[in-house]
Amino acid sequence: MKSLPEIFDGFSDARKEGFLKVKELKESGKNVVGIFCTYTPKELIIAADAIAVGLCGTSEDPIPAAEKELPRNLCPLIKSSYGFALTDQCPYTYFSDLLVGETTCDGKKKMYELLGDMKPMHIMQLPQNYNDKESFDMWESEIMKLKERMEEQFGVKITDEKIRAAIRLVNEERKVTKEFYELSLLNPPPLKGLDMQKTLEGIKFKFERTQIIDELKALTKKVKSEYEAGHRPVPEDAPRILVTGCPLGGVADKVIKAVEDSGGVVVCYENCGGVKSNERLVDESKDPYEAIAEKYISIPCSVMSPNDDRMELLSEMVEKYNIDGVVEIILQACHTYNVETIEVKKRVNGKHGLPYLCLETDYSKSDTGQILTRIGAFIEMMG
Ligand code: BJ8
Repeated sequence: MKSLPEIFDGFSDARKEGFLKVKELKESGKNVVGIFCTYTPKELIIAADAIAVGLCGTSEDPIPAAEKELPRNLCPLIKSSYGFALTDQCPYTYFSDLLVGETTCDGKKKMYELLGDMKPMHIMQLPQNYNDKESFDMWESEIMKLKERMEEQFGVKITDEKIRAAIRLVNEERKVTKEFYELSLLNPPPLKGLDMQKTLEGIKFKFERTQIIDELKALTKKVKSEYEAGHRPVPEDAPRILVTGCPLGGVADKVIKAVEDSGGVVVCYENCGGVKSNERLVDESKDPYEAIAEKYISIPCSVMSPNDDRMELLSEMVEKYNIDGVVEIILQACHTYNVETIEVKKRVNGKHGLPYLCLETDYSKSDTGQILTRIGAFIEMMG
């Protein structure tokens, strides 16, 4: 049986191992849908009997190629994703039969227009207010348009039975993901934040949903039993950190590692891939399309205006996870998250009386030392 470090490393390697898997699935006749955002309703893709693969770039390698066409002062996630498509370096993009994007931030939605020249692209118009009826109706009709697009392109019928089964499956995956990250409610936590992040990132590159569910259940059970047997990977006095802001895939090694090398431990990820995407389920008792629309439009990403729900979610998590400090990650040129830092700081310092650190970074390694110094001082101050 594999040890915990071996299991976490396995999740870390999932992106690379998935290359072969996606090729095999493609050769077996499966359609592949490339997605970029938490707003994409995965249930529809599953119900269309296709595979959803995440195409958000997390590497700096393709950025120079992207910068030949895109402005340099654009978010690294956008440049990296575009660079992979441009250079054909990413098998997931290469094997995608259809790309799905949403009109989220300005950079992403304009990049999708360019991607549409390389691959079949479907863009969902995302309303930017989750509180009004018109926005909801518009989003529900966008969900139906995606359904029709896939039915037409893939020659399939998404039946009521299939969509309901997909909803149950993805809900189950969300529940076991939540059970996994909620392990860090324990004090001291039974796993390091970097291992948690590796796992949350790794499951995006596993395509058999029932396998993801089984692996996560087994991992949660193993972490719990080792903890009960006395295994303590984190010291009791390690400051408990909540991480919020932009997606972390391209900067986790730099930032999370710095927090944990400095004596802290990340116990909660409010970002996409963590709490933001998994806390709320799709209501299985309702009309499936209405329920999907409700779940996805309620994601409190900074592209929404107003975005009070994000502040409420943050407060809830700060209290639930017994947080000692909040670190916010801003990818360079991400204006929506950057402007929201004002509200986040006010909330963390004012309502919760806790320290807050905001780090603006990109995918390069040039600021690794500077980030380590700033995080080191932040953690030391808490100690
Ligand atoms: S739901 S966080 S995955 S849009 S690309 S907004 S970092 S400037 S990724 Fe996102 Fe969907 Fe929201 Fe989540 Fe900023 Fe960069 Fe835009 Fe970004």
